[in-house]
Amino acid sequence: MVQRAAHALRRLRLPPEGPPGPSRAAFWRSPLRGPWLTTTLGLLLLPLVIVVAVTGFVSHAAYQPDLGANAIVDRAHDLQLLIFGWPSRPTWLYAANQGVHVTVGFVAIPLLLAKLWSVIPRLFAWPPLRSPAQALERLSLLGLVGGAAFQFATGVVNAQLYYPFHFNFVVAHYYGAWVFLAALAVHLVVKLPVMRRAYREHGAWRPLRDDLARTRAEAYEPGGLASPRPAAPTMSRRGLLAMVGGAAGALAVVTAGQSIGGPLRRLAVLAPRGGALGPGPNDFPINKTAAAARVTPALVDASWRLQVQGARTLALSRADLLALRQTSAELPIACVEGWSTTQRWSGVRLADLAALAGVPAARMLHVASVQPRGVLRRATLGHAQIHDDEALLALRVNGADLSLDHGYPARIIVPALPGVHCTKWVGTLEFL
Ligand SMILES: Nc1nc2c(c(=O)[nH]1)N[C@H]1C(S)=C(S)[C@@H](COP(=O)(O)O)O[C@H]1N2
Ligand SMILES: [Mo]
Repeated sequence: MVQRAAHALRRLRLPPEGPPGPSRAAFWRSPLRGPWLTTTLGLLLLPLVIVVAVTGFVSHAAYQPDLGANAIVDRAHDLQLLIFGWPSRPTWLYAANQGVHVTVGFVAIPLLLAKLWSVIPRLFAWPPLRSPAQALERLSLLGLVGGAAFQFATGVVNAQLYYPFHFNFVVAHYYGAWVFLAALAVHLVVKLPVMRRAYREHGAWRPLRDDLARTRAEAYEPGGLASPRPAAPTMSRRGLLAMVGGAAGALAVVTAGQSIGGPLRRLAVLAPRGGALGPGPNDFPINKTAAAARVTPALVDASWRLQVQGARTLALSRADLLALRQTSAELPIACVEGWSTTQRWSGVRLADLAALAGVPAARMLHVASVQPRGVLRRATLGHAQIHDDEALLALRVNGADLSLDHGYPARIIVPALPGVHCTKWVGTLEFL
């Protein structure tokens, strides 16, 4: 089919250099484009991509998709990686992982854009289909560029809490990562000889010594990245890298504060949940308000009872829970979107509730909220999450009752657990 399409294209008798416009090599005139620049941008981008990939898979493991309500897709079709019992220590483990994942992801964007700019003439390569081998290479680039664009775009809109798409973010971002990383591995193997040649010819650092006056175009080769008709440079290569690095640094500054906290939080202007709120005990970020979750005051009024199920079943009022031994702990809520906030919580240990339910050695806990709808109203916790001394069903925060938006009458707070599993407005605990 490819051959037939190539043949049909030839029969159109278009000029061999392509129709006028971007498919002609001479259309592209930047003197900076060339294998050295693309190699350098790629080598700067690669470690960032590796960090984002590793923290992404760690986050996937922290989600514990092999446990009950956490499953991201139908069990039978799920390919899982890195599944182990997620630990509950150190308490900041997930906050740090996710802060790095989101911040480094943002920082990588200027590098990604610069790298795409450096290879854009290839998008218009003429003829578009030359041979089956070339068609296959272009298809793999579709996985690479499309995969990168998809991962970064879904990641950014997720961190902005904006969901214009009608698919499950967790599922799409997870499988998108596999497509992108597989295409990246193929790309690295295919391009290794080109990269080695570029560095053999120019050295890894030498082009960075050239100021604007000494900046020369890389040599043109048909089908290559360098221009056959380079314009006079308006910027040196080190100037270009400094510009990209400056943009990356600026993004780090306006993102990292949402995870690091302290005075840096004020700088996190790009983070919708990053900003500092007032000094009140419940004045810290709210991800989903009670109104947004359709949790009405009537659902959690004096008639509310916590159903605790295990070897026996109990129904506990808030007063009953407050009469049990109370434990306090300084713990973060760490959202998958990258922001985190550490507060002082107090309430009943999950291990104490497991013992009350007659299953002191419980290995799994299904949590369900009174929230009427939505995927986040359920979560499943594993052994480490039930038995940590600071794993709590929190009733109070910073010395005050939980506000309705933060999960009144009771919410889950567990060290190192992703925020998404810290269920608010808890109605049922089922220990297994
Ligand atoms: N019932 C319920 N619990 C929930 C959610 C929700 O939508 N519904 N959101 C979760 C998410 S994604 C996070 S990050 C935390 C945020 O807690 P906060 O709103 O108190 O800051 O609550 C979690 N608990
Ligand atoms: Mo979250």
